[in-house]
Formats: sequence, structure tokens, C-alpha cells
Amino acid sequence: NGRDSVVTLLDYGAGNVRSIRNAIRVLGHEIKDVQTPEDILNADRLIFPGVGAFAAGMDFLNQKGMAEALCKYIENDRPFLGICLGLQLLFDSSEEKGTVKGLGLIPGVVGRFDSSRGYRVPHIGWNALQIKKDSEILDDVGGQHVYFVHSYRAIPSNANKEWISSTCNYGDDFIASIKRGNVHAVQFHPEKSGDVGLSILKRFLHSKSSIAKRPTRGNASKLAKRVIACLDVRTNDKGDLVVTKGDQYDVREHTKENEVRNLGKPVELARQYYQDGADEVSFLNITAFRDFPLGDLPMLKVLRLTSEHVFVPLTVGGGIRDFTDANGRHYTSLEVASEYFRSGADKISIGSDAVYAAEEYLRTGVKTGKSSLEQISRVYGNQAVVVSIDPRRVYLKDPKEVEFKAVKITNPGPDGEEYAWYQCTVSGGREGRPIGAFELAKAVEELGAGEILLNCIDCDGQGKGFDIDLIKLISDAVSIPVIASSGAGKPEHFSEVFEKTNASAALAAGIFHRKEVPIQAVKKHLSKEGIEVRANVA
Ligand code: 1PR
Repeated sequence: NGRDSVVTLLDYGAGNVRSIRNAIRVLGHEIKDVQTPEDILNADRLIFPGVGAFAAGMDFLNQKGMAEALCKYIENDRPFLGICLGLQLLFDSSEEKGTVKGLGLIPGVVGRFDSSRGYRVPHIGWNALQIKKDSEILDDVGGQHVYFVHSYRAIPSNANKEWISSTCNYGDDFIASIKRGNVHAVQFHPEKSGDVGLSILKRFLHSKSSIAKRPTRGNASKLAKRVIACLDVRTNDKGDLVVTKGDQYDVREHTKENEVRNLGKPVELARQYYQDGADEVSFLNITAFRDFPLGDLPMLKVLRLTSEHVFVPLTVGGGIRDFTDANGRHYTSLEVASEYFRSGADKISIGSDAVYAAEEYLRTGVKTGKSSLEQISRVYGNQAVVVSIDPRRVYLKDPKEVEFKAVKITNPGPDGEEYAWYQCTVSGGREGRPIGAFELAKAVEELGAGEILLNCIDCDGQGKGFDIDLIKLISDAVSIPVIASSGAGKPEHFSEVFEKTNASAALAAGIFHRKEVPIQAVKKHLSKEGIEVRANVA
């Protein structure tokens, strides 16, 4: 249907815009990229997926003369959809890195969530919308969960009341979406919100007028606990990239051939888990600590192909560090991460390199700004940086035996030890380091991590439940979200971890790969136990 099917996209290249492109294409539309301010003024339908920091976004718009074009386009009530930073930039100003002026179309200041009130910042995950007025694109989604990832938000006030179409609650009520005439903007990510998100985008792409049906209002709700499917990937001995799964990190079969355990193909499995209702999918490239990931192009291809059909957040980890290849070409960790983001990752996860950075920080007390963790979170925001911790339990008779934080454990050690500390490891669990999981978690939070993926080598692949002592210790120590990982064997293990600890998400691998427990069974069980989850299936 000719021009109607063309969508203009304002992408200034600061993060993962691949998913929004994929979503627009899946919905049958072509994309025209904005090159000049005139492209904005000539657009029939404009999508602005803001990514990265507020100040950098404004700098880009101002330098290219696009700020003025954008204001004019919106003031003329032309069809517009801003996403995340694309909503925030419409306000007067933001407090991200001092006060920075925005486009000034909507009254209000974008401020940071207050973590001192017990709410973890960034606000990451599936939260429900409270519809405030008829808004064509949000019909039927009141009360449903959509995916948010941000540390800053705009607050409703009398001055901006007329713009607000929905709010969300996380500590305070904040503005989840705005609408005036044909101008829409959303704080959440429709391109990451599964089928609900795709239906929102579809309504925008097909909207003809501003006359809306009565919206469903839904009940007020809170942040859902996430269920994450994790795919450990590596090249097998034949050179194919496969999903594997270890027992306490050992991925070999222990047969005569001693081959790498092969549990399926990464792209197919990721797609399956999305359809089964996974709230997020993680890929961990488990041998990237020795094989350079940019030499490992199959992983980038896996990400690209996965992001074509998977519309929930994708995390990728493994090998994020500085590297010099055989030809003497030097790559920074930021280049590695950028390549992952360009290929479709929403978050990257750092293992070994974060341990070294935390050790140095604790030794010197100085934030150099040079570690991969600091550099990537400075450029892409801390919500895009996960630190993956691989601790191993070390039993103690007396907690004073070590300088690291030790806890009283629920199940005593082999010699009746009542305490343990959790020693961090690098290189896929091969080397223990002089730092505990507690010390590491606190240090990486200060260095800019936005989330912690907390594994436990002792529990990995055992199916006996998560290490509740460890997860409680870490989730109480930091104010960023913690993903509990390692050891899930049945749905009850998920409810246990959410009831006994402050984990924000729980991750499993083996039980999903071996088809022992479907993701929906986990969600049904959680819901029955009164734990809020995102209900829909893609
Ligand atoms: O150090 O930055 O290159 O990152 C390497 C990454 O690869 C780290 O995130 C590290 O956790 C991961 N990794 C390295 N070796 C292994 C291995 O298994 N040999 N996998 C590995 C980590 C643990 C979890 C697993 C859960 C749940 N696997 O990801 O999925 O334990 O399993 P379960 O539900 O079956 O119990 P770098």
C-alpha cells in the first residue's frame, strides 16, 4: 500500500535499534532512515527510538539541526512515536548528568528513581500500565505487562496532565506514555514487550485518526518477577556453534570421545523459548574468554538471526575485554560490546574482566574509568551492563578465617562446617580469585553495573534448587537487580527463590533444554503462589 507502508526512523546509532527495525519489518513495513532534518519534515510516520544518555541524544539532535525539525513535526501534529529516551527528550530538561535542556514540548523535568526507598535502580523488567486516557495505541493493554529498562523517569504534574495517557508505579507513579493528537511516546519498549508490544506498534503503524475506542483500564500492578532462559553456547569439536550445558561447569560427556554436550541450535532454541513465554533470553559464549568473540562471527550471526523473531530482551556475554589479535590489531572491550549491540543484544554481560576490574578498584580505591565495565556503562548506560558472577562455595568452620564476607549456611559442609564464603572465579570457573561474591557485587555496582547475574558453580546443573544463602546475601547487599541462577530443577525452586530472597529474576538452562519443565509451568506455578509474572505468551 505504497507510501503508507513506509516508516521513517530516526536512529542516531547509540545502541540496539535492530529490534525496532525487526519489529517494523515483521509488521510488514519498510524503513526509511533519517539523514537530514528535511527527512523528518517529509515523514508520513516517524519513530524515534532514543537510546543512550539524554545529553548525548540532545547533542546529536542539536548538531544536526534535527531538534528544530522534530519540534516542528510534533507541533504540526504529525504521526510520531517516541520510545524510551524518545519520550524523555520531549520534556523541558533532565537531571541525568547535571541539568540538560530537552526539546521543551512537554512541561516537566526527567529525574532519577530514588533507590533509597528500597526500589532497585535501574527499573528493569515487566511492569503494568495504568491507563489514564483514551489512547489509540494502548487500547486493550491496560493492566498488562510491558518491558521497561531505565533509571530516569518523568513525573505526572498538573502542568503535563493533558499529555499523559498512562502511568506506571515503581516507588512513585511515573509517566509511562503520552499522547496528544497523533503524537505518542512511551517510556517502555514495545519492541521488547512480546506480543503486547507488537500490537502497540501495529496500532501506531496503522493508526488513521485520533478517535479511540474505550481503553481497558486494568488493575494497578507491580513489577513482575522475570523468568529467563539461558543458553550457554560454544563451538563443539566439529566447529559448530551449539547450545551446551554443564554439570558444575563441566560440559563434556565423559564418554570415550569426551565430546561437548550438544543440546540444540542456539537460534531455534531462543525462538522456542520466546514463544514459550520466556521474559528474557541470555546467550553466554562460554569459551570466549580464550577465543576472541569478534573472531567468533557465528555468535554475531546468532544474535542477528535471533533478534529477527525474538521480541523480548536479549543478553549476550563472553569475551568482553580488550584484545590484540594475531595480526597485532588491538580491539577495545567497547568495540566488542558495540558489535554485540549492533547485532541485536540489549544487554551485554561481563564475567572475568569484571572480576579483575573489581579487584583493582578494591586494591586502589580509584575508579580509573578504563575498565570494560566502566567504559561500556558510560557509553551505553548501566542498564545495558550485566556482571555475571561465577562463585564457588568455600566452607569454613569459623567466619573469621577469611577476610571475605562469610555467611552461616543452611546445609552444613562435608565436615560439618557451618559457614561459607563464595569465592569468585574467572575463565569459566577454572581459576579462583582472591575476592568474594559479596565484595565483587558491591564493587561492580559502584563501577557502573546495572544488574547482576548470580551463578553458583556448586549448584549449576544439579537441579536441587538455587543457592538461597548466596542469593539472599547478594540481593540484600546491592540496590541493582539480581538474577538468581544455577540449580533450578522444578517450578517450586522458582517460588522459593522469590519468597526467600530479593532476587528480581530467576534464570534456568538445563530444565528448559531437556524439556523437563516448560516455561509456562514455572509461570503458572508462580502465579498460583501469588507471585506476579508476565502472563502472556508470544
Ligand atoms: O568471563 O566475560 O568471558 O564470560 C564468560 C561467561 O560464560 C560467564 O558469564 C560465565 O558464567 C559463563 N561460563 C563460562 N564457562 C561456563 C561453563 O558452564 N563451563 N557458563 C559458563 C555459565 C552458568 C549459567 C547456567 C546456570 C543455570 N553457566 O549460565 O546457565 O548455572 O544452569 P542450570 O539451570 O542448568 O542449573 P567472560
